[in-house]
Amino acid sequence: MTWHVLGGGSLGALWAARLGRAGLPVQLILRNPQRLAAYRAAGGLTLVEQDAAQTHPVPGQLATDSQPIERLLLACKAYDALAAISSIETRLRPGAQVLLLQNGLGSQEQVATRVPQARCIALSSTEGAFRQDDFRIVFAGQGQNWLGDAQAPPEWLKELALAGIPYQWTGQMPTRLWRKFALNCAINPLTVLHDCRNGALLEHLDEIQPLCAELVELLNHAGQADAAVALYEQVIQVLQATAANLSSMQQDVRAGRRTEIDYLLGYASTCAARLQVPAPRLQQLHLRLLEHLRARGLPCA
Ligand code: NAD
Ligand code: KPL
Repeated sequence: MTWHVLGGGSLGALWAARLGRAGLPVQLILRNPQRLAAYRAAGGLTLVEQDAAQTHPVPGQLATDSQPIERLLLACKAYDALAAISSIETRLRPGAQVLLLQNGLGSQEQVATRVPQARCIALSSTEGAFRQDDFRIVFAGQGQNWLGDAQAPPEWLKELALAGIPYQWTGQMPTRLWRKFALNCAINPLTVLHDCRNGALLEHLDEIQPLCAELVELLNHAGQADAAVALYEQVIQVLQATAANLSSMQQDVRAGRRTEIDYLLGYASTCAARLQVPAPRLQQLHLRLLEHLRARGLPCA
């Protein structure tokens, strides 16, 4: 069965290159004919690992291709996920399996609602990759890929093992997603506002602690008490363990790219309002970040 990977960016390329080099059938879905032509001219995906570069000639195609899709990795940003799935929805076979590799919360539900004929499986990754050039990706950090839904683990997980893609199947995926969401809400926006690396936030615990207290309240009211346990302590651990890193949001802002704010603080604000949970600090942080983005001419959604 073919793996279709939609999105030739950092993680999509990382997955497609590893699946392809393991000899598994993969098709990379590119955005438009110009991108497809550029991809073909590049001769495939180049993956740089420990300073060694290797090109993998994974075949490319467009969303308008007629090949039915049985298994899809949706590897775009959260704000592109709905449009991306819509572009291939008529190609999805009934019972097709769709892996949703987006940070934050909200896009998973948007996609699952859009394609009820598919089995949507959320995926949360702590692997790190970045684009050095078009179709040239640096594998920057080992990590784990957590995935799962309420059904039995699928047969094809063994293909991930074959491709050397680390994974952990879990029946507790909502807890994982909410926990990561809360960590990212507590860390990423403040790194942007203080224009600092993760570790420097350890000097701003007076801001982080009350923020975590609000996030804990929000998670508890959202029925996600397990994701709320010892949140503040884990935020501190993450800040210590990733002290030298720029958060993903900080990297986006520095590079002048759109952020996933709507799927972090935007989702938190909407959720707090819907559940009538007071969240003044989260709301204020959201407004400060919006103002910061606006002042730099970056999209506010
Ligand atoms: P990216 O921006 O590098 O890649 C996304 C790709 O999807 C881009 O090439 C874009 O052109 C393409 N795309 C968007 N819409 C499309 C469409 N309709 N048709 C075809 N292609 C389309 O993003 P990324 O870094 O790979 O991140 C993907 C998700 O994974 C994000 O939610 C991110 O937060 C998350 N994530 C990334 C990393 C990382 O290290 N890069 C780590 C953990 C989680
Ligand atoms: O996930 C992250 C991100 O930057 O998005 C953290 C955990 C904050 C590490 O940088």
